Amino acid sequence: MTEKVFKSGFVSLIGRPNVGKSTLLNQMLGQKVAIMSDKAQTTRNKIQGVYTEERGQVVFIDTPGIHKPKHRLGDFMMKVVGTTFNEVDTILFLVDAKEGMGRGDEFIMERLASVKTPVFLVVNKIDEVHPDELLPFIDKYRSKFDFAEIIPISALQGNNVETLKEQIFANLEEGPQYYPSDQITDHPERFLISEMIREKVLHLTRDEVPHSIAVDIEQIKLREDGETVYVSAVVVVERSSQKGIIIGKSGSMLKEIGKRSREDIQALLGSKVFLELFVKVEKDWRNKAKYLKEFGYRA
Ligand code: GDP
Ligand code: MG
Ligand code: K
Repeated sequence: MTEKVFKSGFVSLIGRPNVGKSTLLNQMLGQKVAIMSDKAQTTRNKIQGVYTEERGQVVFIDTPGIHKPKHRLGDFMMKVVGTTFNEVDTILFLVDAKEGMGRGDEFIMERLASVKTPVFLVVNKIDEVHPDELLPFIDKYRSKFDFAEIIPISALQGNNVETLKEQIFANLEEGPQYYPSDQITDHPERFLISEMIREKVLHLTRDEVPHSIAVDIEQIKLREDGETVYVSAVVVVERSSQKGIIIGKSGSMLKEIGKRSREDIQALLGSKVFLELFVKVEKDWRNKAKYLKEFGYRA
């Protein structure tokens, strides 16, 4: 009789913005825990998704896109990324098969050069390219870095995601179960709700509002009827022109942001939601340590 071994470990998802990190995480976990957007850097905090099955547990870390720091928030992000690299068991380096190898990919591989953790090259969006294009694409990366595994996938359609899971487990060692099996994220709902609202603002305002906005959740409480959850949130922008865009003509934009956010929050909480949204101008908030702390960025 062979004794069953429970494996566990931490897996970091890295890659340029929009390569599909959040989509992959959601595909693997089967639930919307990371926020997807066609805008860069929706995900600024680490999101830990936890995948548990009989043979073990994988804790996924969804890191922000790597880029050169421009201000203090950038420094903080680089610190998170640097620390993550050395603490995890496997690094999934996602690249976009549809795009060429950019400076961003090279920058990431340069940073990975000194890291001992095994790196998997995960070639995403294969649904968008002809199979003949795949091999030359992969060769380019292989000539620059010694990958432990190379796995082409479509995070969106799910192709080969099972194979990726197999390889992740193959690379893990025996370990404890860190989280209860029904837990898929250790982030409080507060954070997920703020990300849901941020996503709607970015989607609806297109390129008029920069990704530097923040959403601060002020209150989440159950109303006296015992059914409705009251949520109040503040969208923090840097300029009053941005505030105007978010509010829109006689409040129409803010109303739409609220409507769409409420639908997502209701699905998340499984109850009726009353959402109140406010917009506040806070000049240069990214450089104020006070705000970094308030919004949950702990360096
Ligand atoms: P992230 O910035 O790396 O987290 O990227 P997202 O997960 O937010 O995805 C960015 C965009 O790429 C979204 O519009 C996704 O729908 C799209 N995307 C992600 N994975 C795939 C894929 O496998 N195929 C295609 N065609 N699109 C994808
Ligand atoms: Mg993301
Ligand atoms: K994104």
